[in-house]
Amino acid sequence: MMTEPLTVQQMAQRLKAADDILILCHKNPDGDTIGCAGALYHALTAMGRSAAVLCSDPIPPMYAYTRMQLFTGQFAPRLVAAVDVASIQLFGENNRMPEFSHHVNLCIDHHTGNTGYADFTLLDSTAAAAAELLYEVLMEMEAPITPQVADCLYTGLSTDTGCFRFSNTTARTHQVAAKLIEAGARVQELNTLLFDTKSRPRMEAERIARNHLEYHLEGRCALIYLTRDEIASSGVDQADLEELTSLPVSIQDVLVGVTLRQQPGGSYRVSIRTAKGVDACSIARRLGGGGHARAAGCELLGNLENAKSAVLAEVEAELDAQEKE
Ligand SMILES: [Mn+2]
Repeated sequence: MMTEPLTVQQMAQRLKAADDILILCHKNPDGDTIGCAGALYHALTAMGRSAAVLCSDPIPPMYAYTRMQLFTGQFAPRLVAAVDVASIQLFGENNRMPEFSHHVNLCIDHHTGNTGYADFTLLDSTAAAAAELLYEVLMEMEAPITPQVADCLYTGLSTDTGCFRFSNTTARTHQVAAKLIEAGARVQELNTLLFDTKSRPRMEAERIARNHLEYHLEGRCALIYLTRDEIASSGVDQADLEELTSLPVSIQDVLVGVTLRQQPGGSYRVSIRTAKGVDACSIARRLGGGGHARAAGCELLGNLENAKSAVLAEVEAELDAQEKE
């Protein structure tokens, strides 16, 4: 596909010239796509434009403070702009999304793998979050950075960086955050909500998983698991369990953390997280999966004991291979 790359200035000009703007998020929306949509919505409406946000999935209730208007057909969109969406597949299929996602005019994104589906794209893969990039666009538009806009942008910036802890965090990330704090972002309230608050079902699932904690391979590997019955009885959302996979590798001296979650069909979804120097992807690949260097996964059929021993055998092989290097 062909897209025309834009500079920050050119993107700002195109947004400024537009009206009746439909803003698209990616499916399973995260803080970055929601925060960007909210910030752009509030900035555009403050500048007298009509705008609304469309997402294939519901916006999780914890993001209600972004207070953006969802699209319900209140205007005929004359410009469609996507935020933090790397490919057409990521738009999803619900809420009339396919009516608009097949022709996207503008895209603001920070994913290296952006497929170039939009007519015009502002892409900067050095940005920690799409929100970091959108801040520059809004400045160029001379849009008012109200406390509401600042809250939205801070949401994108902080969630994509794990609260400014991941390796994508740069000096520029902190500089933008500083501007947002000056503009009135409620840092303490948002950090508590976004990073220090868990639902009771999520905490219940964590309690069960922690009770199952096991150490293997002379303590170099830690493993937790949840059966489908345990997941069901805790009442937790599958999506809410994602973050639990970082628990075993957070233990001192553990090099590989493994989390097994039984799926409704009975198979085990395996999440592998590794310390620096151990390749999670190479472990997962030998089990038919894949992923990144520090985080990877695969799916295994069979009962819990079989799934465990299959993973542990490959973890051991990888640790041994790495020791010989
Ligand atoms: Mn993002």
